[in-house]
Amino acid sequence: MPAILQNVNNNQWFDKEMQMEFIDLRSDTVTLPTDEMRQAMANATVGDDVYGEDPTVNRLQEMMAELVGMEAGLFVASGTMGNVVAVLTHAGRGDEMLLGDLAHTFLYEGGAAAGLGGVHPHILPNEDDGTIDLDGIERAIRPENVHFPTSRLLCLEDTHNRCGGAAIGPEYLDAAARLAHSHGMAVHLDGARLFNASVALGIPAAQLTRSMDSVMICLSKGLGAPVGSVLCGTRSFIDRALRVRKVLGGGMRQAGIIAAAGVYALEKNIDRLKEDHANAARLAEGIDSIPGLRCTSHDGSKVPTNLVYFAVDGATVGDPSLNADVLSLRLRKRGVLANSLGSSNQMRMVTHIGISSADIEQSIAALRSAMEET
Ligand code: TLP
Repeated sequence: MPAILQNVNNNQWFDKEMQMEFIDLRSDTVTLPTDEMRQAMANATVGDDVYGEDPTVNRLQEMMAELVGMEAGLFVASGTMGNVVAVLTHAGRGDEMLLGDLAHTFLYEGGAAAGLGGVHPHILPNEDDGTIDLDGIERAIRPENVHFPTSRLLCLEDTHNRCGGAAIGPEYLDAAARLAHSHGMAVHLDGARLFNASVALGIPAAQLTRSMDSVMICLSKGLGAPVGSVLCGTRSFIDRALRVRKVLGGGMRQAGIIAAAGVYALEKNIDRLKEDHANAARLAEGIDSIPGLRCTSHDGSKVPTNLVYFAVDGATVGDPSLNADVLSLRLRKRGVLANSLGSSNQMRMVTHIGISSADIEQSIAALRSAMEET
């Protein structure tokens, strides 16, 4: 796909073979910096961040720490790096981390926690709303015994990507943290889309993180910055995380150039996430009106955000061979990019700053026509 997609006009994807512009709903990671954001980057004051001397990086770290009510922040290259640095700072070789079987850290981070840090993942079933049953967590925590790994860390995710982008509220997060803390464990929150949760629930981000020991927030998803995430925690946690980041090769130098986009995003792009949620809700409604499609992220069972997941059932429209992979290709021919989750016969569409309400109507029309293709 990258071979035939090229970026033109700064904000449109263009397929050279098909001479077509695309509505890109594959992820909110595909967003491109606006002219104003690029201007902020060009004007950034920079210094050597490994010496701690980049004022823009320092500002970004302080802003994020304040937003999540924590003492300090650390700018990292990606969400994956932020989660890995967090796990390796909290836990050592042979220690165990408890996490959901649908957690991004478990599914999509190349096994980094085990591969790089020797941290043993112990997975528990995620509920449909992204939580993990508290009794299940309690049963999974190991007693002190020479045979067992030490249960050191609980990892949670909010919003929960594979659970339909569900926003998890503070009551659950507080209760899970209380349980983990009572057993001497730390809690890390993968808050790649934390501000989507905060906006959807109508509460400050700090209310979601008040019981957490660390949180990672992505700048390069709904917030629209091109690169980076921030890991936050106590001052002493971040001091230790700084060393882990350096060991992983993540000590960047004049990183203020990219941190400036993050500062801009925190100032301008949080409130507008509600537009993405409204677009997602309209998309979900449209999907549910199409025979053979059933939206699972907006089914009333959880708090939805900007991720729209839906099941494809070709058999109900008389075409058993019509699955998520086939639908994805048919959509592409119609100028809409969306990811198939393959064998589970689910698809995901993600709304973001590059998607307008007109794009949503066009995508619904494309879905309808793709489902009716014979
Ligand atoms: N998620 C990506 C893919 O990796 C699946 C996406 O398109 O949604 N935590 C969560 C909850 C995420 O969804 C992601 C990215 C990450 C961490 C990792 O962030 P990056 O891509 O910056 O390493």
